[in-house]
Amino acid sequence: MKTIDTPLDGTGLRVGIVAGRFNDFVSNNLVDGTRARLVAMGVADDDVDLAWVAGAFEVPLAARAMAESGRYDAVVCLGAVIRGETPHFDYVAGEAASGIMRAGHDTGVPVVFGVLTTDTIEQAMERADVDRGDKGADCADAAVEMARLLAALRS
Ligand code: INI
Repeated sequence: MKTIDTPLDGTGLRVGIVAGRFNDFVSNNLVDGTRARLVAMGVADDDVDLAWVAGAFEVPLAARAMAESGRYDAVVCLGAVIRGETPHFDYVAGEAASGIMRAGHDTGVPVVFGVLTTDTIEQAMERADVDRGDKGADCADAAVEMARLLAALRS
């Protein structure tokens, strides 16, 4: 058996980030964690573009536009949907998740799902915190791994 090598090496990769401004006290931490881990893996900070949108519901469309542009090897989607704050949690969270998945499948560009869906603000803060859950860093890892894997599979 031969395992396909997908090193977590971001050298030369270009990455787009889309972040929802709603609950930006959470999204800011996710952005910081994603950016720091991308740079730690060798992605040039100048090769990371960040686009803010109103909320998680808007994230998929912006992510698709980034993916379709041909300028990015991967797109990371960040945001926070918190159940306690909205009766339409399930719609916002569900549409964000399925739209983000479709953006990746339809464009062939890895689109990573970093929109937190939690019951409470505290849960969201813990998962986003760069010193605790650091979900942003996990998304950076997934973006680089998928970019490398797809390049290997397509070569
Ligand atoms: N957007 C979020 O990103 N998180 C939320 O928790 C949220 N709540 O609670 O409603 C939220 N709503 C806004 C939504 O994403 C859109 O921006 C808005 O409906 C305009 O289309």
